[in-house]
Amino acid sequence: MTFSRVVALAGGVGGAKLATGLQAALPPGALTVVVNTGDDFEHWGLTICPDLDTVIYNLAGIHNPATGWGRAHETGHVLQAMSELGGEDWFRLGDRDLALHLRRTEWLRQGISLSEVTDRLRRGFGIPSTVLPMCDEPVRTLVHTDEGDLPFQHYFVRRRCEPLLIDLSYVGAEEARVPDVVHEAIRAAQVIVFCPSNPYLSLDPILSVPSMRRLLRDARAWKIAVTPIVGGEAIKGPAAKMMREMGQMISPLTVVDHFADLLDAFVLDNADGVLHDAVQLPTLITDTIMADLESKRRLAQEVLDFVAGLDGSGNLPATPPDARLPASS
Ligand code: FO1
Repeated sequence: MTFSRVVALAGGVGGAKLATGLQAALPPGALTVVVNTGDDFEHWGLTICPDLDTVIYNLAGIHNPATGWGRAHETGHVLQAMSELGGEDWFRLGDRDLALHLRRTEWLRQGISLSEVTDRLRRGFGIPSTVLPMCDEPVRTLVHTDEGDLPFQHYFVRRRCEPLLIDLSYVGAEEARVPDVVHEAIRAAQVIVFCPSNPYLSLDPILSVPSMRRLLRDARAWKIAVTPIVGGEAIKGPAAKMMREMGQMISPLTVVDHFADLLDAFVLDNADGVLHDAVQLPTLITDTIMADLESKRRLAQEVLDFVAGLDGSGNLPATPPDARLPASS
């Protein structure tokens, strides 16, 4: 069974890795990645969209493998010069990366939508998949902490997620709308993959766009999430710390609960295989650690094969998810 219309919901590095695997496993053009823009911010007078860029660089195979974000073979002359001039230097923008921010900001100032700008950029990098922001309007994740409210990058990069998390809000979400291209991709999707991204920082902002939840819930696609939590730890980033601070169990089950009404199936890591019965959804148990291109492609292929087996044929579900009986796995 080969799927021709797959949507991935992604944040930064974890999402970009699985999206890269999906792109490798699917026919060219079959994948649409809908990306979190809650991390976006203005810096040095430029609009920076870190998760969109991380997805683009990974899909183009030009990302920095050491960090997962930014470009490979990067230099930092501008950052150093900026620092010498007393400019802000806590957010490490590389020289090559800077060209993308200049280009995007130039286009945005001409009144071109973020969706169109992103499409131009991904075409410029020769990426066969579609990459779309969750919305064209600015939505900014605001982190409420014991030290006060912090804009996302100030919490994440500048303060290294050290302040105690109290809550999150997605400022501007009420005025945002799902872009038509995102709407069409989700409506037409055969499979929707919730990538192993941070549920609160990466996937919740996407779900905060009005009508996005309903759109996903009503989509006639198999919806499957890959756990970002393995063996009681986040694969990358602060998800586990955030769960602890919000009084949640650090467990894949917290992720299942979090997206409960949206999911038809789940992917657990081998390390958490004992949780299989507790998930209460058809569950694939496999190695979810994506260290190289082959392991990204292998996990993506396993996810697609698992979904294809759910109704025996890989056909679109004939009945809404609520009416579907869990298949045994
Ligand atoms: N993350 C860091 O931890 N430190 C940085 O200096 C940093 C710079 C940076 C520059 C461009 C870019 O696209 C991403 C960058 N990131 C950096 C990653 C990014 O801010 C976060 O990983 C995401 O926003 C979370 O998904």
